[in-house]
Amino acid sequence: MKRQEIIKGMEKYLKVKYGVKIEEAKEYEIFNALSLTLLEGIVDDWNKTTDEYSKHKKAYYFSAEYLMGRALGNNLISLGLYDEVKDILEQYNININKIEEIEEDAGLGNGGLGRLAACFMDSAATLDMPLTGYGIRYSNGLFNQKFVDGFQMEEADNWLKYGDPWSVRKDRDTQIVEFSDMKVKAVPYDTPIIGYGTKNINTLRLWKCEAINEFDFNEFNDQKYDKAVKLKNRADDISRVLYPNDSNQEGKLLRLRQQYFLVSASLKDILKKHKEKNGEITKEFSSLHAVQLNDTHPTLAIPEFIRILVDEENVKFEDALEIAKKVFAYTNHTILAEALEKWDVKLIKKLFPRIHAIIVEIDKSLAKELKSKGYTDISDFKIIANRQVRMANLAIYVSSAVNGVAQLHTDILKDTELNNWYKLYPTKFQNKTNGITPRRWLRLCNQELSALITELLGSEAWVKDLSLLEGLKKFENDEKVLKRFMDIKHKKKEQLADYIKENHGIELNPDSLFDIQIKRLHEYKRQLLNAFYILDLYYRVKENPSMDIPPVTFIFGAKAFPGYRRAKAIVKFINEIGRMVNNDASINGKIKVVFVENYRVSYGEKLFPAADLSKQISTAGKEASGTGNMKFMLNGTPTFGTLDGANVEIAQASGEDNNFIFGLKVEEIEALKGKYSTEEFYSKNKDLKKVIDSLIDGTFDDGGSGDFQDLYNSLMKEGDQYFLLADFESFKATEDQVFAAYKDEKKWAQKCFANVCNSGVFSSDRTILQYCEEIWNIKKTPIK
Ligand code: 26V
Repeated sequence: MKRQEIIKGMEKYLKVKYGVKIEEAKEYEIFNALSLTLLEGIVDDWNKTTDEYSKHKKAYYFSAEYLMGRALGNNLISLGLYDEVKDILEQYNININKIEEIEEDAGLGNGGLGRLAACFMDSAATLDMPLTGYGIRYSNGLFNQKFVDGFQMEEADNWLKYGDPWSVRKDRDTQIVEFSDMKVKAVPYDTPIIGYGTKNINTLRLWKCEAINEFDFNEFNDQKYDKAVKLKNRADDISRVLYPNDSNQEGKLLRLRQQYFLVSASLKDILKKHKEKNGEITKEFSSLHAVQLNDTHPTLAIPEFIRILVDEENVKFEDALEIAKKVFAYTNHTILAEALEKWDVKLIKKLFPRIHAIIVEIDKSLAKELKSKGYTDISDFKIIANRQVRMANLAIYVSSAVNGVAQLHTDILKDTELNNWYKLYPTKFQNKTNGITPRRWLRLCNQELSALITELLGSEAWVKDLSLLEGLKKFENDEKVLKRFMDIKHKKKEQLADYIKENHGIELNPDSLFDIQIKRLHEYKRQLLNAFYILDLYYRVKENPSMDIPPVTFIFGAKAFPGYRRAKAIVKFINEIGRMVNNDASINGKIKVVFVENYRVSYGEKLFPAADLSKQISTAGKEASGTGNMKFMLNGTPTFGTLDGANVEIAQASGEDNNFIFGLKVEEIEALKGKYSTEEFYSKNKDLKKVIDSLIDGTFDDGGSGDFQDLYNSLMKEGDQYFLLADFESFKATEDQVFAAYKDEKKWAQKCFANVCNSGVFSSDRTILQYCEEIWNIKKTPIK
């Protein structure tokens, strides 16, 4: 798009939508008008891409979550228009950052799983790969977090209140979804996924649930107004809110409805288009379509697909199952037992009896196969057992490929968690180490570092081929380059400090070491271990004010699931530590502790570039991969972490010397199980005892909730499932190494720089290419 076209477009949309001129427009009006202008500019290429893809094999990403964040800045970068638009806005005295900040995050996900889906969308589009995302257009994304007196409070995330200029409603593609007790409309909203530096525009299609009839006129005429809109409300409920992963019974029923709603609408959409082009459904179907199941959430797609083929397309059950076995593939994102989905048979039977009958048939076919292979005890494999449907077993049995998301995670699946399945189907199992998109996580969020890299490498090609970052290695001893590199880090720290000052009123020292842990709050991620460490450090500094450490700022960001008491208790505990430490003048500002409110994608974009240390401290074996760890690395931040998930590969890629690895390894944790005595660690280590006791000895106030006592119990009475006590000393010793290393400015800069140079392999472009080549069998399809 040319400068004049952009200005004309903005003038036009401001006039028709708001009746104002650019000079008079409010920030959100500029945001909307600019977004619509850009959308108009790409719509022809978008249609062309859709057309072209329909002639080839396509893949579909089925995901209950997409954590997209903001669109405007990212799209401007992808279109190569960021600087041009910045300049145009400046001409009208408008700061582009202000316009970017006005956009609400599309926060339609809980954490890593949803953000991975978003990165994959970006990578597939950039690589011209025919991948379409299917999901749900929740009216409310993940809750907004507020702190009141240090406690987390949740507020509804009404992200659509000012509309969403980046989605287009496609009524013509509406589908009907049937439950036993209701029929609803699934209306698609398409969002363009603009590839970086390519003409291809891919599609993310999110379904909104609506009633088939807005309201019942008979009831309305009888003046029973509430009843008249009841059906509408029941339908709206289905896509009303993204459920946090810990929902209660009522939440669960709706979640199951959501899952079926998503897969039924998506499959009907795919099958309809297929039939329009190819006629009836035959075994050739799988040569044109591949469906990836993002965790087990969309697994009902398997029986729904078979149901449609058998009941509506006259395909025999056995043939339908055979086709399904070639179409679907499944990604596992966690080994935590409590996160593995199981649904009560009763619930499934009640909502969709025919789906239940089909699952029974699939289970029989599995049993037959196992028996024919000589298995006698098939209880672990069964899809239906103890009156529950085990979604993972259903997904694994029918999928052509099952993958983990980091090498260690895949190994654990193969060797332990899914070892029975691995022995049955060794060739199904694959590894696909996660990745992150370099567009959002470097090019957009760290434009200063991006400019330096482009200058040093002589081109912007690295944005599309991140392995080129290796070319920076020749500057690893170049003091001038290292200085500029670290000056940028300092600038990003200043920007973050300004933002935190403005938003939370807390003053940070950008000359201090920014030690950051940002991720969902969960016991296995061990934010509590970090908190204990900080408290211990504070006590040590208080006792010895001349202790030789650099000033350090500990930053946390995390949402705790609303029903997860212990996670919320940890939030409160950290906020209490912050209150104590930040208000103690006697430590001379050496330590600060900040828990930023409402951590989300757009906040991450400010935090990752500003970090000196990336905290990745999960109990070994528990974090499937992690992707935040990669975002830090790409922005030149050493990892302080356990050998867990992708940390293992990060340390391999950038060298153990350039990171800080501590704690028990997976095998050591396994060996400790059954023999672990928290009492021993506690009684032998008075510093550790002191920080643990602070939970119950009146040092901190939990507002009478008993939450801190409960945390204490989790460690001292319930066996410390996540081995915090066992890793405490190693943590401490390793953080001391960090402080020592940080003092040597040049060496520190080299560590940071080495992380950038070696981060290429963690591009989601690499990951998505592996899915394309090794699972989906789809090819680059660029439009002209
Ligand atoms: C769900 C639940 C639900 C019940 C309470 C405990 C619990 C714990 C975790 C989860 C999340 C399951 C799926 C998930 O988000 N996995 C994340 O996927 C990322 C992308 O592959 C990966 O990087 C993270 O390591 C993994 O936790």
